[in-house]
Amino acid sequence: MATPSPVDKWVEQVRAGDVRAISRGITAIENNSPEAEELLRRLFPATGQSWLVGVTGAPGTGKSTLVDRLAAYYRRQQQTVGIIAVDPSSPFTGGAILGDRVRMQGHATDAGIFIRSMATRGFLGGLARSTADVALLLDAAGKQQILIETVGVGQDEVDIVRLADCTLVVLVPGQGDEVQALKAGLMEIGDVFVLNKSDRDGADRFEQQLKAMLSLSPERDGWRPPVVRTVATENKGTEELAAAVAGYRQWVEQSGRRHAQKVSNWKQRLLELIGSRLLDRVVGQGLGEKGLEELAAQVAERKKDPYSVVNEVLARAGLK
Ligand SMILES: Nc1nc2c(ncn2[C@@H]2O[C@H](COP(=O)(O)OP(=O)(O)OP(=O)(O)O)[C@@H](O)[C@H]2O)c(=O)[nH]1
Ligand SMILES: [Mg+2]
Repeated sequence: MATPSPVDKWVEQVRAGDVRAISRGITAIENNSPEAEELLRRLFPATGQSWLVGVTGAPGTGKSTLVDRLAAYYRRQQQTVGIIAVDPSSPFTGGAILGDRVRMQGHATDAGIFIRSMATRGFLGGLARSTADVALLLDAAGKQQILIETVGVGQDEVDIVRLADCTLVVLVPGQGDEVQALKAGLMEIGDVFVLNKSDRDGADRFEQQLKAMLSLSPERDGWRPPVVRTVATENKGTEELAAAVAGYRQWVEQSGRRHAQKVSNWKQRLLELIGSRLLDRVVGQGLGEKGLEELAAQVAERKKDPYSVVNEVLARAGLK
């Protein structure tokens, strides 16, 4: 009889949705520990069941409030929910989730919802990779709806959103968001646009502008991203938003586009995995952050050229 591996029990616990086992898994992922890889390898066959919604937008647009509303909505539909808040500038698990402690506590005692924020950004990056792995873990733990909140400001965030099955771009009236959204490249990644804070002045005008802008951008295989108006603080528009997401899901699944989307996502993720594995081997374990800095200083001072440095580093890692 084969000896049971120490991860056997862990795998089982995660599959059963055990909160402590999931948390331990996330910590292992964040620490990039070899345990995490074994755990994920074992869990992988059980994944692919959940629907991942990425929620992005400029700081303060109401993403956390919306995520909370959507989560509560899905819970009412008897669906289990996982929430990953990436690098939140406003605390998620800490009390502002949502500016409503009572509701927060409600979530805290609800075993059907798991909330975690991720803020560790190692010197090698990799935030997108660890977020993707945490999403897989929650998928294996049986969470049917996974919501990922990320501030839409950088490449890291765009990479994170690209792993979602459906991306919500949150915009608010005023503040020249039209321009902001265009600049940040958010218009291309939205499957559904959320016009939050539509209790504010200028919501009508902004909605028209947004729709006009969207009608100018090319249709993507027959999908025209809808615009949904919400007032997250008052829980207005939540159902309409959930319906828009469900509509997108139905379209993706019926159009046969889901498989192609998955393949393209995995292609991207495999590249990331290979890249991060190599980076880790060459720089993380080899050179270290300090070594990298020293070499960078030598290049900056023109004591060495960057090309020879790279050759040297690769040779040291046995890659050249
Ligand atoms: N008037 C109004 N205020 C809102 C609405 N939705 C959220 N807010 C408020 O906007 C502020 C920011 O909300 P959050 O949900 O923390 O926004 P966020 O996008 O998650 O913020 P970051 O994570 O910091 O980027 C809070 O004070 C909310 O109460 C809305 O629909 N109308
Ligand atoms: Mg937030």
